[in-house]
Amino acid sequence: MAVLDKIVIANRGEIALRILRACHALGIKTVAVHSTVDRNLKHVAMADESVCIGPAPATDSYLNVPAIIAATEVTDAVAVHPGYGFLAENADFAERVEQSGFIFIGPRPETIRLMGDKVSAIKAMKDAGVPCVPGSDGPLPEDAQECLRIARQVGYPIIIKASAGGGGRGMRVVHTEAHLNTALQLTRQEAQTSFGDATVYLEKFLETPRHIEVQVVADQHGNAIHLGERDCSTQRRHQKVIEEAPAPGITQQQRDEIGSACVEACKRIGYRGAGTFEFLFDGGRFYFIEMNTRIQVEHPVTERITGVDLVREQILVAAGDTLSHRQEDIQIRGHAIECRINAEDPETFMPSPGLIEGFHAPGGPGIRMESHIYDGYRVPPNYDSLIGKIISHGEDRDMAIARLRVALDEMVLNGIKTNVPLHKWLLWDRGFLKGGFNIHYLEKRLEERQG
Ligand code: MV4
Repeated sequence: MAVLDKIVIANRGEIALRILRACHALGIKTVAVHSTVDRNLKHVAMADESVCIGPAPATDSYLNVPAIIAATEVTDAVAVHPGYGFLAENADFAERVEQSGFIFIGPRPETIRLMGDKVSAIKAMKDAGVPCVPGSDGPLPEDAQECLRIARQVGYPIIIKASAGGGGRGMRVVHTEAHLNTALQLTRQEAQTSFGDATVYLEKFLETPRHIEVQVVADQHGNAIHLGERDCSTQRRHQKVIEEAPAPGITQQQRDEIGSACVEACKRIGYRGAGTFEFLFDGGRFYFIEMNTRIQVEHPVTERITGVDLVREQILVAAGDTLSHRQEDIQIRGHAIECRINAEDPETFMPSPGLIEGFHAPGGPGIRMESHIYDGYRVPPNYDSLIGKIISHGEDRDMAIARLRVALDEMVLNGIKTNVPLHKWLLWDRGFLKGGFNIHYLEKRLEERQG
């Protein structure tokens, strides 16, 4: 069992609270590091110790590496959990944590670096037998003629992506040969400006895929398991809105096949901790696009259908334990759906920070709410607008949806605007109710609703 004595939670909001709960359940002490505007966060009150690491802007606090390392030193903590966002996928940060003599709760810095560079990530996955999108198989060369030849071979439409991008940043779709050259130049320039790396690659552009991702967890002794997939196709501008597991229409055989490929890849690269393989799913096939080397916002839907506590596993494997579960013991039970609750205008999607005046969390069978908010809490304007998540579970998808509708109706959350009305609308939408729609579905329905 865990030998970790005290962990620094290098994050804020709902995930900081989630990590704190996992630590305390393991008998591990916690240090909350927070910005000046975050003194009143729930997990700061619950932590054994807290350290203010800087002013409100994230660059001065949650991204302030020396301040976080110093807080770890002065509190005699032994490990750092980065959560998601902020420094979670920053290989240099992971390296600094380890060089300072602490445990980074996540993959090895080299692994984070490998996956942060999309060209090297795709190469590693292809070599490991994970199916990838047909494409340039490496960085595009300088020579324009050579690029034309590669694009022609792949076939239009194609998509140019920045190797240092990801999550929807630094991409450009090209429909015909006539537009390839300018698109290449523009994407390279943007990549250089945004990421300091002009390396680009190209892939066949899949027009109407679903976004399906596979959850894995690996220990430091060569063991790795997968926990099935999540369907994250309900998104707007690369922001996920609803996630569910299992993905509608995916058979146990498909799950075993793609899951095994991910597990093999983990073993091959010596992966450590929790991770997510992102796929586009089109025409019954999976195509790897990126790997996330962090715990994700939507991890609870997987926890709900498998019974595995992912944050607990992250901590245990970082401490050197072996995985608590074997692949044979992992079973998918029922269906889980998560609504992300954002402090935003449900029509314009503009952030809507402010004072929460009246909050009652929903409950009952199959309902879990993850949130740091409370009556009288002020949502600051400085960070992401995610203020909580409602996760419902049922024997089947219909039951999970029915329970989620009741939960949304039951919840009281006043004082600020939220996207709850959007969720209530979506959960009665015919296309959503069918399931298995593609990544453009929500944006298309929102356009139809407008005009
Ligand atoms: C693609 C694609 C179609 N074809 N790659 C966007 C985010 C980044 N992770 C990869 N993305 C895409 N890559 C090929 N070859 C379409 C998208 C995409 C997308 C992917 C997942 C979820 C939402 C999306 C929204 C628009 C485009």
